[in-house]
Amino acid sequence: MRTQVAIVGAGPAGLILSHLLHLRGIESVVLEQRTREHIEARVRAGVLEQGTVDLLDEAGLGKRMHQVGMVHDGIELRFDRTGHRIDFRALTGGASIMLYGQQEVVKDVVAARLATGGDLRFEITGVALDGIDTDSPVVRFEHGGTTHELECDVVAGCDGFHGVCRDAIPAHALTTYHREYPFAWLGILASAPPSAEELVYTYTQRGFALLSMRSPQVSRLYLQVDPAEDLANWPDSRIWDELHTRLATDDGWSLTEGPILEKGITAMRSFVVEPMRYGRLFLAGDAAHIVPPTGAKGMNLAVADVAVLAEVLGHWYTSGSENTFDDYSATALRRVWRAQHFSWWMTSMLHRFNDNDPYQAQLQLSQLRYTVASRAAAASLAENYVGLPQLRKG
Ligand code: RFL
Ligand code: PHB
Repeated sequence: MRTQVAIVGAGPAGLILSHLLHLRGIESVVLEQRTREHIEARVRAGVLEQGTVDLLDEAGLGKRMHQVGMVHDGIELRFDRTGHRIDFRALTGGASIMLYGQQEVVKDVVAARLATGGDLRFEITGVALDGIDTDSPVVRFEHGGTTHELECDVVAGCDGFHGVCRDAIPAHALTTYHREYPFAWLGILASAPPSAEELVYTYTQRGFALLSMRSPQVSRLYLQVDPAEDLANWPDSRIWDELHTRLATDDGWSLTEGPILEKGITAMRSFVVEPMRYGRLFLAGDAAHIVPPTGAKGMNLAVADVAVLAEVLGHWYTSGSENTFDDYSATALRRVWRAQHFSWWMTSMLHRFNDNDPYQAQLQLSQLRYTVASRAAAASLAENYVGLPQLRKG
């Protein structure tokens, strides 16, 4: 079996790459370990940057997003029981964000690929890469009890943080950067109308809380918890009580409860490997970098990576010159590091750290007050949140 680009992983990175390559007349095969049902139901990110929305539109993937997604022109920062709006539109000269679930993006791209004869293989196991430092790499995998060999020109490692592609690169060729945070997020999806029109990021002495949403009927809420926390200790009533306490204001605002449809705990980390290419293997999305979710950047970075990668591969297939191969990593990493800083900064400002460090808490409060009071500081948050312009190469 042979293709031009073998793509490992059918998350946003792998699927959108396959679609962008198709638009350039480049063939690919996508290899995914889970079922189609699983990837289309996995609840994760929900915030699309302006540039991600524009890219999905340009690629012809935006129709349903505009029908059911929700455009937000700002967010609220809440502390000392008081809310402060950050007006993205005013502060950025007209940019906004789109609330649209990651699994909805995934459904849209899967449908688009299948409608144009895209080759997506689900429930494959045992992916192993061979010859990535040659001109003709091979991806071996198992499907339905048979071992297959996929010959290709290039491998795209889009298999997320726990994937196998990154490990195919010799350790000496990679530099790894990482940071662990002393907390995690407990997230719920609830059948309850959102209690605010825009996202609310809250800092309290009891820890961080976030109010988000997926539709006019479905709320998505998060609580900072200990990374070792057991979900069994969090019956629904305790989750709602804690959300009420952390989100409380002095102006009579109230939180609407509803049946909890899903709950989970996610660890938080920052992670980057450099470079994002080794020979004919290109890493994209969470396979190469992770951010804590506070800045809502993970999926947007995955999309930005594959936009650059599709251009680099398009250039290579039309010119025959590998001279832009190195540009992929350099171009993608510029955006990655900006998002790393922004996500770390938002996380550091909004979470409760060590109880024994009142100095740290005062710094956080001072930063919050400054961010909502200074137009320059608010504009800096706003332009990072809606996303800096996409860098293209190739
Ligand atoms: P994915 O989505 O993890 O997809 C990787 C795919 O590869 C498959 N796979 C393999 N397939 C074959 N063989 C193997 N050996 C394989 N190993 C893995 C996996 O099954 C999977 O289908 O990576 P990708 O495409 O890079 O996309 C990254 C995003 O999913 C991620 O960054 C975001 O979800 C992060 N994130 C957020 N990002 C945002 O932009 N905005 C947000 O609001 C936001 N909120 C979040 C988030 C992530 C969260 N969690 C659960 C980690 C909120 C949360 C709670
Ligand atoms: C979400 O809606 O899931 C969400 C929103 C904003 C974040 C993280 C997650 O910063």
